[in-house]
Formats: sequence, structure tokens, C-alpha cells
Amino acid sequence: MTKATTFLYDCDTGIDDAMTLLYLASLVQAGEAELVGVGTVHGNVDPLTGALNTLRVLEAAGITEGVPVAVGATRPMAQDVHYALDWHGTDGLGDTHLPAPAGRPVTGSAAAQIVRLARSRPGELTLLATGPLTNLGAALLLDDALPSLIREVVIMGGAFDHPGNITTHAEANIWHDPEAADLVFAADWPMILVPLDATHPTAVHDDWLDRLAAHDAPVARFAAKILKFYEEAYTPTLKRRGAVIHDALAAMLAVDPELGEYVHRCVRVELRGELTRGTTVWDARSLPAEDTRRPVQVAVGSDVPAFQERLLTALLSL
Ligand SMILES: [Ca+2]
Repeated sequence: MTKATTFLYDCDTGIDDAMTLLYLASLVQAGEAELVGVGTVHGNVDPLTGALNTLRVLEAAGITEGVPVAVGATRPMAQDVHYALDWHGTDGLGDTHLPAPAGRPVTGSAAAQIVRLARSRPGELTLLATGPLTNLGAALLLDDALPSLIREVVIMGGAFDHPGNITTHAEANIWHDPEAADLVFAADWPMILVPLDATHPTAVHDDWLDRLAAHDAPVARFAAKILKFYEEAYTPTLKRRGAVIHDALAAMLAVDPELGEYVHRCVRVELRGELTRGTTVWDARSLPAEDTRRPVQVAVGSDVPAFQERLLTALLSL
């Protein structure tokens, strides 16, 4: 059993972020994790919508206090903003148009919240990021000491030996703010990066989705309802009924890294490529690293049955 992980979560809620919030809520309720705060960022939806969705999901999971939700960056550092409404619905939760949450976002930006919480819990926080990295980049600019204050950064993003999911080569979270992502990969902090190479093979299909849909508890019904939209968006890509719940794999590897297979590589983001802007690049040559960056622990695979079963068990436990 791993010891309790203290999460600060940065996301763009979003259907797979919502599933990740439910997974984190199950860990909190089992005493296996603490969730000290959430920040939201532009990405799947605008960050205020993402923050209200985060509150809706936490409240659905029974977490009604103690987790401040801060609204973060409304746009990337050096390009226009784009949302992913085709994948997540106009409301970010599969066009379910849920009522307003009871809680409100806190005042202050998500980047300032990262710095404040890192300063108040030095060396303790796992900073989990499953949206564009603008808030993390901004937090690094706010406080030079941030990397030394964070226990570990775990990011869903990038694609290496796998096609992109927003352009031919780029994965969406990185492509939405390449400059911020490159700042984050350049920082001297321990990092696990969970790219499409690891997440795409975890797609859930009929059996998993039917088991979730058959469970008669309000949270499972909520999860099945929002997944319906996502599953319909994914089916043409997967060529069968299914969904890739990318963000939850990053959360699970943060708790139990033993579930993943990794390589250690310095990572950079292509910022100027005509066809490849926003692509993650590593040097995979078997030579001593020329790059001065701290190598990143990049997940290239995982124990897929264990991931799927643990995620389903978590959702059914709420
Ligand atoms: Ca996300």
C-alpha cells in the first residue's frame, strides 16, 4: 500500500477531468489521499465553466467543503484560445446542463493558489495537471523557488511514438499552450509525464461501460451520463464503442507509479514548427544526454486491466 498522496489538482473539467475528480474523491474518502485544492485553466472549456464543473463533481461525490477551487488562466501565453466542445459538450460535461453548484470558486488565481499552497506545505504536494499548463507556467514565473517546494509533478500530456490528437503530432494539453508546457519541462522538479503513448491503450469498451451504467448509485449514474457524450465522440476514432479516460491514468500513476512502465528522457516542446508546433520531443538516442534539462519519467505503458478495474471500483464506491 502506498502512503497517502497530497494532491493539488490543476485541470480543465472536462469529462475525463471529471472522472479523475471522482477517482480522487474515492481516494480521499478511503483515507488514501488528501486533496488540498483545485485550479482550473482554459482548455476543454473556459476556466470559470471548468471551476463550476469541478464544484459540481466534487459536490456529487460528497465533498462540499475544504477543497478551494480557483479559476485560472483564461488564455494561453502566446496564442489564441481554443476549446474542445466537440469532445466534452458545450458545458464541458457532455451537454448534461446540470444545475449550478452550491459552492463558489475562491478569489485569487489558480497560479497564485499553487504558490500559496506549495509555500504552506513545502515538499508535500503532488501537483497533478491534466489540462494545458498555463497555470503551472505562470506559477513558475511568480515564484522561482516553486520547483523546490513541490514533491512531484504529474502531467497528462504529450505524444512521442504515438500520433497527436489535435494535430498530426501534437497532443491537446501541450498544443493548447506550448510555451507554458516548455517552461514546465525546463523546471528542476521531479516529474512523471503521462502521454498518449500510455493513455490511449487504456480505452474502456462495452464491458466496462455497461458495468458502470448498470450500477444503481447516484455517482455511477452521473459518471455514466457524462461519459455517454464522450463515448460517442470517441467511437469514430476507436472504431468501436469506447472512451479514453486519459486524465485518470495520470492520477493513478501518481498514487501507484508501479502500475506504469517508464523511460527517462529530457523533454522539450516544439515552439516554431510549421507542422509540429506543440509537439513534445525527446532525445531517444542511446548516447549520454546532451540536454541539460532534468530528465522526466515518461510513462510509455501501464497495467491496463489494473487501471480499468481500479477506476471502475473507485467510481462504484462513491
Ligand atoms: Ca483534461
